[in-house]
Amino acid sequence: MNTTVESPVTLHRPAKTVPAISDRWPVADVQALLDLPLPELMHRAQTVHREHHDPTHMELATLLSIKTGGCPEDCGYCPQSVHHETGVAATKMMTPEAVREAVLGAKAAGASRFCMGAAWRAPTDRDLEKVEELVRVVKDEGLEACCTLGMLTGDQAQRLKGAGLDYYNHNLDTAPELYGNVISTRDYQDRLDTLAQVREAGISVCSGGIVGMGESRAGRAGLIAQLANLSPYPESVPINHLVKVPGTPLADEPDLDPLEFVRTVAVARITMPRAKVRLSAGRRQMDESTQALCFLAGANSIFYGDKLLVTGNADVEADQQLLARMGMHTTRAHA
Ligand code: SAM
Ligand code: DTB
Ligand code: SF4
Repeated sequence: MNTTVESPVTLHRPAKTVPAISDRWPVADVQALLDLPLPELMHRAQTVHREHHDPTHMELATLLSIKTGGCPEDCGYCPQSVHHETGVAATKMMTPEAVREAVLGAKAAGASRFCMGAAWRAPTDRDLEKVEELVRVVKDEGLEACCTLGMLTGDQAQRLKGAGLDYYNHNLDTAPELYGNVISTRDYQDRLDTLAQVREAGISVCSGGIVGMGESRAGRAGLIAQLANLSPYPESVPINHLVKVPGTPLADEPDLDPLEFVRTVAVARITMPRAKVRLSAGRRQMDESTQALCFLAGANSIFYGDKLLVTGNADVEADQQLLARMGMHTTRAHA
């Protein structure tokens, strides 16, 4: 195993929609990293981080739910699924005016990326037209634009690219062998196909997963290996800690040892050296020392703002203070 080798051995696949998968990171090698003594793992992660990034820099991305609730999918972690009674009301899509206001707020607070999420299995072509307009609003204000709207066709991906979309978020969520325990309404291959469409359209890929859903280390190794073996691997890798929402099937999952979360971040950093690794959902429930360890392990992006999609995020002032106390800096959007 060589932690700095970057050129994947790509297997050639016939159809356009089949994603390129490399065998750069066998699951056993990823698991071996997760199993390292923590001081050794942190040293390796920090070494890789410094080779590719300024370790004092943090990216700030703000999330907005542009269409909330009423989703037909049955993702076991998600408060927006119609299959779970969580008290989240379904809304219509937000107007461009309301989105612009949110973008201006995020920009004033210092975010450089704006990510719009919709509780859809997949957008209709009419939905997509409206989203294209929202992407233009974000780009007008000088922020990087990201969307997460569910499954996309190739044509839809091309249209989003045409509107100026920089990133598309679509998570693999968990290891292939655990996926069926969490979601039954779409399969792993659907997700890989959407990622391939996004890549094909020339949009940067944002894809990660959720940790703390009852998986073992082997499960976390399976998720990281899948992501790291995408060829090329995603430009952005959100590592979410499960937010346990009452009414969802995963609401009573036992707590994960915070150091297991830190290990997962470190291994994402080592296996995907150039990616932005985002410490995503779950920071509100995480103490500051754990967050700081995640930053030291190579997380260089956070969700920043009062809310994630429907649940609360870490407090903005507390985030600013933590970054200042750590001597870390961010990049502001300009337009
Ligand atoms: N509906 C679209 C889809 O699922 O493709 C986009 C929005 S969906 C909410 C985006 C991602 O949020 C999910 O793939 C999952 O990784 C994450 N997520 C949702 N609920 C979560 C929770 N309770 N805790 C942590 N992450 C969560
Ligand atoms: C991602 O990986 N995490 C974000 C974003 N991509 C869309 C979503 C987190 C959702 C957390 C629970 C909620 O507020 O709905
Ligand atoms: Fe729907 Fe996305 Fe939630 Fe799954 S994660 S239920 S697809 S909003």
